[in-house]
Amino acid sequence: MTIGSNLRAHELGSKVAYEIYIRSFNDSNGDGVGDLPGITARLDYLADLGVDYLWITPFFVSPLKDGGYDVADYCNIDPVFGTMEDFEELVREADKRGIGLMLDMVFNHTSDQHEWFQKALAGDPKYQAYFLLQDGDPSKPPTNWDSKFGGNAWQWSPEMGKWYLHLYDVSQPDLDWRNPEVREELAGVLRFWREKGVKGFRFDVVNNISKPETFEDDFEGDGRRFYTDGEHVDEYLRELVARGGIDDLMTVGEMSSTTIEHCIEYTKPENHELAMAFSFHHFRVDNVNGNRWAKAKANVPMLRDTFAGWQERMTEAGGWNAVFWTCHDQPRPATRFGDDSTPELLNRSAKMLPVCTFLMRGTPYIYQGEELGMTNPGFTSIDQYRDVESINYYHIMQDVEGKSEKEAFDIIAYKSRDNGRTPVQWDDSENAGFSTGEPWIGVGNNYSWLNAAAEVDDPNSVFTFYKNLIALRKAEEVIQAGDVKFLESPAPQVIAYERTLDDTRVVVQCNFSGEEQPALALEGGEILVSNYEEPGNGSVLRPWEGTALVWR
Ligand code: ISL
Repeated sequence: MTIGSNLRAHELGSKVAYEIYIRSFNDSNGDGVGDLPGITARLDYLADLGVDYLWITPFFVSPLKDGGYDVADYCNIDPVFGTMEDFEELVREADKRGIGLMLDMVFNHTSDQHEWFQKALAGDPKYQAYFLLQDGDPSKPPTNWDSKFGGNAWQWSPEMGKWYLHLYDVSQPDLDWRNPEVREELAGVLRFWREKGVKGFRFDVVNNISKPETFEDDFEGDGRRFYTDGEHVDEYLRELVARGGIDDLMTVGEMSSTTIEHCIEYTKPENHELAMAFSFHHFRVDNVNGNRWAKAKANVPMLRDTFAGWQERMTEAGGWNAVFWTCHDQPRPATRFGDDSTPELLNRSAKMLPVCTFLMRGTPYIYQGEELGMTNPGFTSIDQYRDVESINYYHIMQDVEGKSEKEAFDIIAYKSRDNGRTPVQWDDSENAGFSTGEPWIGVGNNYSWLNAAAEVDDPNSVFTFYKNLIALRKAEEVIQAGDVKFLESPAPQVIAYERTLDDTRVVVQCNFSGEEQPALALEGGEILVSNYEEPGNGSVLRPWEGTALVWR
């Protein structure tokens, strides 16, 4: 592997990653929570799909207030997810199938149950210096910054007689990266897992780690401008990668509210920071007046411009994108960007979406169940939701924004992170084959017909389509390493771009609507891939059509 070198486009461009939200993937012991042996049991399915890397969400010791993103011990496994032996077995079995594991490093914050924070609470100055503490008046937080999960970002600790910063839940105190001892501890965590045979890492909200020297109120926003892509973040990342010894591994940073300019720096090979970045600007296309908690269809021209900017500018400057439609923090893309109102429309639109992203320049990530065309689950009551953020906002929408109970619920049912967290639908047996026990969160209402068992051998299924797209990416250098340019859309609901490498040219056109749309006027070309057996090739794009043509 030479991921840090300039050969990177060919190498990273031929890889496909798959995200496993472990709690909801597959439960081996009937306790209702997915686990490591559950993943091992499904490796043949993943190898058949053809993915190279598995990013597994945190399975470390955790009180699970935020689904494991509240880590109480970075180098031990929570018993609910299995044992170290289970993990070693998973590494061995994955390795046999040519699959590498990527672990999720939550280094912006710990859980309040972490030994470091517990020692800080007990008054140990060494560990108090691991967190962002402030003296002051217990009735007045040091700044007016918001927590990402609602409320003020500071919590008064009566034990310490100080405030502590938590950009996320109150149970997730932020670490002080200005302290070199903190940075060395975290590099040690990377070395520990690397030794175990891990092939990569995903870094949670890693562009938020560099906080300012002094804290001040934000009268223009929620405080994020003071810590997003902060002053020392590039330096911290370089140091972490060097000391952790991971420059040759597959790495991806989750970048919250970032900019293209910063992501270029994070991912340029010569900077020795990360191999690629996740950015979330394409999820803003269905915000309403900047508010994510709203129910609206995507603005397709805005989606097109967002993709165009990230694809073209990252490429020009030597950066590298992770390309994706969803993750464990987002609703299901088939519901959100496609049409799940009938099985036929769902099948069509759930295949168009990966035509759009899988032919882009970058490394595609599939989120568990996406390859089956899984939809939002159709929950009917707030009691079915588990996510701390969704439940907080359900109340904020009613109590602060004055929305009715029904309006708030409809928005949760559309946008909640839990929409993507219901169990993977393996078959039509009880609990969708996910668990023999009661799942920690309910299963989707369509598992009787929408499930892996029904799809793996069906040539017309969403699963088979994803499998073919992965094989196509591995076969075509132009997709792996070609240049990318977005084309003027023939209609507002259409996204079109081209990839070129030497004498090969590929044009991708995707119709994000249930109506026919005009196509680009193109001459010749063969069909490289399409979600229609007979695409409207030539003058029109059929409803939800995604087609790529190639000239060689
Ligand atoms: O979840 C979100 C939208 O619903 C995002 O704002 C999310 O908080 C952001 O992308 C950061 O996410 C990551 O860190 C969080 C954790 O809850 C998420 O699951 C994780 O992906 C805090 O660790």
